Amino acid sequence: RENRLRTLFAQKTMALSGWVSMGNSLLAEVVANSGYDAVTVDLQHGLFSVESAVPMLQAISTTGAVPLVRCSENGLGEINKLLDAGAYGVICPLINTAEDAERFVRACHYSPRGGRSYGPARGFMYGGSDYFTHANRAILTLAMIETNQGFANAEAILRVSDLDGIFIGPADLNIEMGLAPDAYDAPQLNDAIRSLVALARQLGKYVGIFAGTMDMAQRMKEFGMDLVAPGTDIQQIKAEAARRIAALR
Ligand code: 3PY
Ligand code: MG
Repeated sequence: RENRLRTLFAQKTMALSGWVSMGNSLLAEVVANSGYDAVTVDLQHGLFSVESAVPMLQAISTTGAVPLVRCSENGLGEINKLLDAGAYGVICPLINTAEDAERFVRACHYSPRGGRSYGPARGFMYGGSDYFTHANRAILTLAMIETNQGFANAEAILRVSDLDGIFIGPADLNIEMGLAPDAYDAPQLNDAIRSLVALARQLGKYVGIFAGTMDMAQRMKEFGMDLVAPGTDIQQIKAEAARRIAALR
């Protein structure tokens, strides 16, 4: 099947991703049924691994939301398992150089573009029986820019062929710039984000971001992001609980 996110990006419609950081398939199903265009299963900061991600991806694919993963690191083994499990896009943390990005792209593509090994156990079920012929095209690759080094090398990273785009990690980028991780309104961060959006646009690549607050998510829409994740499952549960409790006290 096609990757619906590519269609939304082509229409210049900002796509929204849910963000699941608890390793539970019912939770993933609830988030996927909430109306998001995609749901990202976070294996970097989610306290679970591939075995838990599989039923989460199954749950997400009962809906139209595109199943994405954030891998825990830039490694062929885990990325291949997640793609075999039916992930239709990978967000890879801590990409610092064009070499890092090239390694990531190779892990997500079959030969000759890459070194992905063949065995799409669940890929067939989600992607269809012609999975092999379209997987390289359908699967979305987004390299996270979230360090000073990654920011400095952003143009070279974006120029890596077949890398679809970047995904900005504002908390880590803030820390690298000497700011508090949640300083989402800091001018220095927002200048950096704006320049990354401009660079991605200029090079015809996609750009997404994680937004820690609703204020930030609104601003990211104004910045022209292709993809925004407006908070994690945990952040949303806490915020809504606080809102209800405050209203009833
Ligand atoms: C960051 O803000 O650093 C992220 O990785 C978002 O999840
Ligand atoms: Mg990060």
